[in-house]
Amino acid sequence: METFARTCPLCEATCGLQVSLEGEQVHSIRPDPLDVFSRGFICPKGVSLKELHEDPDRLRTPLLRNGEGGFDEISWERAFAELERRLPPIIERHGRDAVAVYLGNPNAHLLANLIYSRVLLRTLGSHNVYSASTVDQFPKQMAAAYMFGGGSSVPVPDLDNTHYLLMLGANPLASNGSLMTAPDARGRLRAIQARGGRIVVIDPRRSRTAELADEHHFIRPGTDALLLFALVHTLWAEDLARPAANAPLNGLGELQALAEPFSPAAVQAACGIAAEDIRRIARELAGAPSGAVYGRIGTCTQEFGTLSSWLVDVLNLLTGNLDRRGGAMFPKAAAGASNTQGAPGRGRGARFGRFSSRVRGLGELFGELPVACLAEEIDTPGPGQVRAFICLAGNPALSTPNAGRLTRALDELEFMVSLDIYVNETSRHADLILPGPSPLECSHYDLALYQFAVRNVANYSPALLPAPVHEWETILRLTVIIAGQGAEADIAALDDLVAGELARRECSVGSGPLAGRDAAQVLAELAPRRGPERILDLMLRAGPYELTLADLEAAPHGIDLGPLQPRLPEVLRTASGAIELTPQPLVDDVARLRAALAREAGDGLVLIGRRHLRSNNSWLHNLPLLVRGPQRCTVQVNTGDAARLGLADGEPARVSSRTGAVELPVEVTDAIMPGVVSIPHGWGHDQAGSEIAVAAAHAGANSNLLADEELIDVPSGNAVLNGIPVVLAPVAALV
Ligand SMILES: Nc1nc2c(c(=O)[nH]1)N[C@H]1C(S)=C(S)[C@@H](COP(=O)(O)OP(=O)(O)OC[C@H]3O[C@@H](n4cnc5c(=O)[nH]c(N)nc54)[C@H](O)[C@@H]3O)O[C@H]1N2
Ligand SMILES: Nc1nc2c(c(=O)[nH]1)N[C@H]1C(S)=C(S)[C@@H](COP(=O)(O)OP(=O)(O)OC[C@H]3O[C@@H](n4cnc5c(=O)[nH]c(N)nc54)[C@H](O)[C@@H]3O)O[C@H]1N2
Ligand code: SF4
Ligand SMILES: [Mo]
Repeated sequence: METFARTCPLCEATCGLQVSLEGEQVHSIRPDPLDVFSRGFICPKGVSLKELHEDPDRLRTPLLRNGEGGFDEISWERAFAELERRLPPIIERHGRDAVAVYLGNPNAHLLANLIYSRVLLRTLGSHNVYSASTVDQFPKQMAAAYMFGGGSSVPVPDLDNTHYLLMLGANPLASNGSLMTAPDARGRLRAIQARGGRIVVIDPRRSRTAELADEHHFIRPGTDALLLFALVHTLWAEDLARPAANAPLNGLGELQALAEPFSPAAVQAACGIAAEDIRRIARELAGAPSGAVYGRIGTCTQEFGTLSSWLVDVLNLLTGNLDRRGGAMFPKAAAGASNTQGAPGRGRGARFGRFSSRVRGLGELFGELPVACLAEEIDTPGPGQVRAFICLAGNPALSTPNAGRLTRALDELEFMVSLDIYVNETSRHADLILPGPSPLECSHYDLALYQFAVRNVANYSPALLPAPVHEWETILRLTVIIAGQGAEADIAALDDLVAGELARRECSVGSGPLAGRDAAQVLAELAPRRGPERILDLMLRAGPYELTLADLEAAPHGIDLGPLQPRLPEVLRTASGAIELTPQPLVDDVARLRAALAREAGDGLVLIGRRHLRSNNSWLHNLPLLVRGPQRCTVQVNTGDAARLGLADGEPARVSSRTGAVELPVEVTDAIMPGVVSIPHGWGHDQAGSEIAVAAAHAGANSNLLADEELIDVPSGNAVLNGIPVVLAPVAALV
């Protein structure tokens, strides 16, 4: 038996695992106590990688839809020939925009997909590019881009040093942290308390994180921007604002004026948090030796996602906590960091809305369109209609709003291909499914997540077992077919082209370690590596620590590059070279917030989501270890609301919204705010044609049948998944 260290690819925590193999059999998966970042922490999902690897439902062979409503296993050659037969003619007839692509969450974790999906998208040249990022973090990245000049310049809380953490809309005890890569978040939070610090959680639900906190306040979903503005207001009203002087600031005076109407007294009724508590929190945050404000999914996937995300960092800045030890800091990743490229301190700044969606006119962001408009782009006839769909490691039928409409739209497509490891709620609609390898068959490096880590770390894991076909090869094969070169084209040549282009860029325009060097020589030094390893090696060499992949190979438990360091003003890439405190599109959106403040609070119910430690969005429910125990897909209802509506614990309720309805067992609890109900997303596995037996036996219901694609955060177009108006009624118990 041999044991190997590798990084868990499932969530953002990047934990170190020890995988023991007997030949090609996985013997066990345990925590790696030597991992420089996670130091022996893992969660049950890490252990379940064995079950994932062995899952009989996990696809190993391409599938082609047959005439009888099922799929046939086919060879890879046949699969690519089929792609060539079906996809290019649609592009020829209807143009590039007729092909839509959706990139799911695993692409943020998979090195190969992260690198090569860009090649695919560039070759395709379609405006219809969608991803899970617009049901997730784009509001936060948009706010960061406006303020600091780059979408990955998102300040993260310096968890290991802070003395005060104000956390809104995040539950790291379940999620293990997001845009805050921090293995063992619980241990790191406890350490704040152990050094005499304080944790305050703002959440409509008393989550596990709220239970651990020193203080928790329920908040009316979608009103965080009001609360944050009131905190800003208080800093000025009480002369507590001490804006950090570590970079030029634009808009300080305008910001103060914008905050004026949002006094604690003015917002308290809307938020459900008493004015006196708001004032006290402002004082405590301003007075702490160091403090950080951190907002995550609950502050992003809501009505004011971009304003909330912006105000989080406004608060960090006004309390002097931006970019200082124990505050909110900018990580410096070893590879692929756009905020270490180009001239330091100044850049092109944010550019959004370079094109718009055809039907609703929603603006582009980060090269994509909001996924809230994917269904209408497929089901609305006219020039530019989407006719073909490439779904790359995503399950939008469960994860995006108005899932019912999207599900119907998928059946109207002329052609759909899913790159996926299961026949699930989305891929069952595909004509062709191309499976990716098991996680143990891929190499791994967290190119994306290290941009948001609470410590600078680098850790590479080689593939442990041979893959039937690497996913990067599948993506390049798809790319050459789209380029019209045919299924037989030489993908190694395309890979050379990709590496060559990157090398030339680093050698010519960069100011990094490779600037001025000869690209051909740099490439020669990378030989004989190819594929993702060659690109990663190049990125590491061009990165701020000048590492090589060989350095990482020699350190299987990772390389610790130290705690976060101050990076202002060097990290900025705004056109002005200043931090932009009042970007115009955000200032414009404040009018919408003022209108919300004036709005009468209704007495209706609103729906929010929730995460469980043993789920990972929609796709780990086929693993017996992770679905054990009582049904988790329930609708949580406050005790008072349940009594008023005649709902009993354990009995089924019908939950309906403008877009759909689901029936689920009720869980009566005081852990949720009155007027709010909660259903986890990623369930609803009993769909005809899916081939996920374990998940189907624990089906639950799809909460995104209730999410309304018309409800968006206006600046970003991000979907509102928290704060959806719903109606609840008892269902006569089934006998
Ligand atoms: N109501 C509500 N909806 C939400 C959320 C919420 O909080 N509430 N959260 C949102 C968020 S934050 C996110 S990120 C999205 C996630 O949205 P998605 O990314 O659409 O959903 P996932 O469940 O992550 O689906 C991942 C898919 O990739 C497949 N897969 C796994 N590994 C591989 C691989 O190696 N290769 C390939 N090709 N495929 C693979 C899985 O089988 C699965 O089909 O959901 C969003 N939806
Ligand atoms: N176990 C597990 N881990 C995961 C995932 C998973 O599905 N399962 N998904 C991964 C992904 S893709 C992501 S993006 C991250 C997300 O990571 P987190 O952001 O930590 O996600 P959640 O656990 O959903 O926590 C969001 C919290 O926001 C609260 N909330 C809802 N609406 C509001 C609101 O209007 N205001 C405020 N203040 N709070 C609100 C919810 O009650 C919930 O407690 O988790 C990642 N990790
Ligand atoms: S916390 Fe995340 S990275 Fe760590 S073992 Fe669990 S799923 Fe894997
Ligand atoms: Mo996410």
